[in-house]
Amino acid sequence: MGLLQGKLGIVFGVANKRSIAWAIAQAWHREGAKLAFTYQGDRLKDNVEELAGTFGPDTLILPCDVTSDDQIRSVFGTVKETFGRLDLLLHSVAFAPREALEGDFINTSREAFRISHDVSAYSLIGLAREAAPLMDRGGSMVAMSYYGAEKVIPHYNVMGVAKAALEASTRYLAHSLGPKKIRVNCISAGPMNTLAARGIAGFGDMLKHYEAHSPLRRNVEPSELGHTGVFLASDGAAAITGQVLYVDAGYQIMGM
Ligand code: 0WE
Repeated sequence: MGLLQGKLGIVFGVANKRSIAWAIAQAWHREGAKLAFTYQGDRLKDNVEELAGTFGPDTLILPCDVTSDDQIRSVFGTVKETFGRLDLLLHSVAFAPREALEGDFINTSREAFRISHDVSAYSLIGLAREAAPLMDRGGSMVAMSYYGAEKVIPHYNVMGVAKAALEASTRYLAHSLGPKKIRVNCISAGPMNTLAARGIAGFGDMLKHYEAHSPLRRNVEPSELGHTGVFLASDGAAAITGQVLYVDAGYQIMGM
């Protein structure tokens, strides 16, 4: 019997087979959850349909630009019609304009700040507000974060500030939704070789740095994020909310 047998979930942020969202979705599915997926833009539609389609031809797959209140409302309207209710939500969505991740932080534009915070942090609040009424037996929401939220990672820049807002939002949402038995947590993952990391200067060196300096002397496998995602979604984490769990081979404890 799977740890998530009979649970109903929705996954935001699958772009391709390397996506963290896909790793966690596969793990949730393996443990018996039934999942709906959203994709951002026509660009990613075929990818998500091909991946999510492997869970069955009737898998619910919907477009959702998380900066649109209308689209968020429409997604959860369809989820309500199709599933009736909801137990799990995965937020694995982030964006900052490329130039904001390349230059000096001091040159962060008002527009790059606004976009990065809207897509990467506010979206969790928007999704949580629509998801919560469907989580009538309690639930678990999981969002992806990164160490750049708390320490300076060169070039992560405004994304670090947005992830700090995401982590703080997780705590305030945990307090807001706790009385409904809905838990909200973040997984702070070590650097992963995903589409979001592609083309980031020095990313290969960053993987090498984790290999050399993390306590476990290695990088993190997507399947390991899947296992942690299952844990946070399961009753094993029934008393855990508002937390950031580091799935980073121990890197976060190091001072040098
Ligand atoms: O959160 C992230 C990256 C998210 C991301 C990636 C992109 C690339 C393409 C957000 N917006 C964009 N915008 C684009 O135009 N990570 C944790 C991965 C990441 O990104 C970095 C990192 C790491 C690690 C950027 C600079 C330094 C380190």
